[in-house]
Amino acid sequence: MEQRQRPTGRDHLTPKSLHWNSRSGPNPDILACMADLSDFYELDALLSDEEQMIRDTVAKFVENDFKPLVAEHFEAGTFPMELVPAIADMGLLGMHLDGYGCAGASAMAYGIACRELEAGDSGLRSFVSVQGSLCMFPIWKYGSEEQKEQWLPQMAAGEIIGCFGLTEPDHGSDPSAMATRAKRDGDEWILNGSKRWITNAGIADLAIVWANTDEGFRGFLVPSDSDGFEARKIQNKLSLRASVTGEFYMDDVVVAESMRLPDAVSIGAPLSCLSEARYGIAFGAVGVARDCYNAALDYQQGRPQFGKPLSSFQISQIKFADMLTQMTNANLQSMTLGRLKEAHRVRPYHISMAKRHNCRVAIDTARTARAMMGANGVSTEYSPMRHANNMESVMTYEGTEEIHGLILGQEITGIPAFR
Ligand code: TGC
Ligand code: FAD
Repeated sequence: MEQRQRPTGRDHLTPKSLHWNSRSGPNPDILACMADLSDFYELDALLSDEEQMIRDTVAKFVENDFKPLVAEHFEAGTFPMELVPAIADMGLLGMHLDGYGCAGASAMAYGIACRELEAGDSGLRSFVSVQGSLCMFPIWKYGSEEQKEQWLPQMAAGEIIGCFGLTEPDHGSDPSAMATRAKRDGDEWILNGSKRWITNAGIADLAIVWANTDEGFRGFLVPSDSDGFEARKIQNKLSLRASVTGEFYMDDVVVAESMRLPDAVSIGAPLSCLSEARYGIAFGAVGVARDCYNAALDYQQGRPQFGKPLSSFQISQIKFADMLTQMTNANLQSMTLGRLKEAHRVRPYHISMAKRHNCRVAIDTARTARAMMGANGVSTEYSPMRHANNMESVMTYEGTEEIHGLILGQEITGIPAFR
């Protein structure tokens, strides 16, 4: 059989090496010789040296420090807070922002970091997205100089954890209908309302609260120890379990005018934060697909049924071919999005296409991979079912699959079909 050399330097399997030895178990040559095809078009070769270094640093952290803990946290419904200092030390919190203790990395580097984090678990990427894109970004973009200096360095260091309150119990896909109100009272504002399905509510020190006012939509920095502010963890979640999700209530919470984001003056402000986070998800979903594909391939190469490895059956090989093709499509979309963002040409509908497409690829890959692992695939010992469960949330938050389809529909037809 002709052997094609891959950049990994690993050889392809020969037909002979594929034969399972029923006495000695899995042929070690099979596992050792598996070529890493998951970057099929070698797109990572287009990354700069610094971007590749960030990729390798994050991937190593995920492999060595996060993966050994994830099943336990997924089962317990907790996030490994003990890893926050290491996440901060890598410069991942607010990494694509400049100044104020932030790393100032490229948009592509941020995307690649999200990809590697989400290969570990969507909860890990969520933690970084919420802190950097949903909490630090609005301060960086819409905050006063004093607010930036006060909050951003501590948030980049992981000393202050944020949460982003847009969704309400009765208003999810349509945040413009929000019921939370802020009323001006001299130099202060009085906030009333509730936010639900909020990542990190319950562990956050600071909430970015979006509220309607007589002057339009506004954003406020609300410390979680403010009088009248109460946060609770949502306990019965079946998805994204290695991430804390909660709700908070505000009963006449008083905040100073100096805690309002001065440049956030319309619903476009919170929506622009969503664009930042959705961008990260478009990359993260590729990490999920890759992790599931690799898990299923490893498993099937090492498990015989009917006297030979599962991976040697034609049905399995077609599934791997489909998974690899879809994952490659998703990777192409995210990397193209990265270059558009770096050229300042990315538009919300570009991000919608990649978020929607790549989440669909990730969940489909996770479900296929799970099935290819049989009964073992339903345990937390392997990642695909955990990823598939997580993707239910990832497909819902930051705009559902349908909402992103409608954003694309509006761009295609010029007709908004949301209402
Ligand atoms: P619409 O009239 O379309 O727009 C109002 C203004 O906002 C501008 N805009 C955006 N700007 C930047 N980025 C975006 N993505 C933007 N989308 C809209 C728009 O140009 C307009 O500006 P202007 O100057 O003309 O006024 O607003 P609409 O009220 O009709 O809403 C449209 C719709 C449905 C697309 C929007 O509301 C939407 O995206 N809904 C989905 C809600 C959503 O995604 N929520 C996410 C909550 S946060 C979250 O889930 C965090 S998960 C965290 C984790 O753990 O990772
Ligand atoms: P709904 O808006 O009620 O939608 C229900 C269904 O109806 C969906 O299938 C939707 O696509 C469909 N639908 C809605 N409108 C239309 C329409 N016009 N046409 C066709 N179909 C439509 N929010 C935050 O603010 N901050 C957070 O940190 C945060 N973290 C989250 C973490 C998790 C784990 C989860 C699950 C959610 C989180 N969210 C957060 C909330 C999330 O953004 C919302 O759940 C999401 O925007 C959808 O809103 P909803 O759940 O109210 O669904």
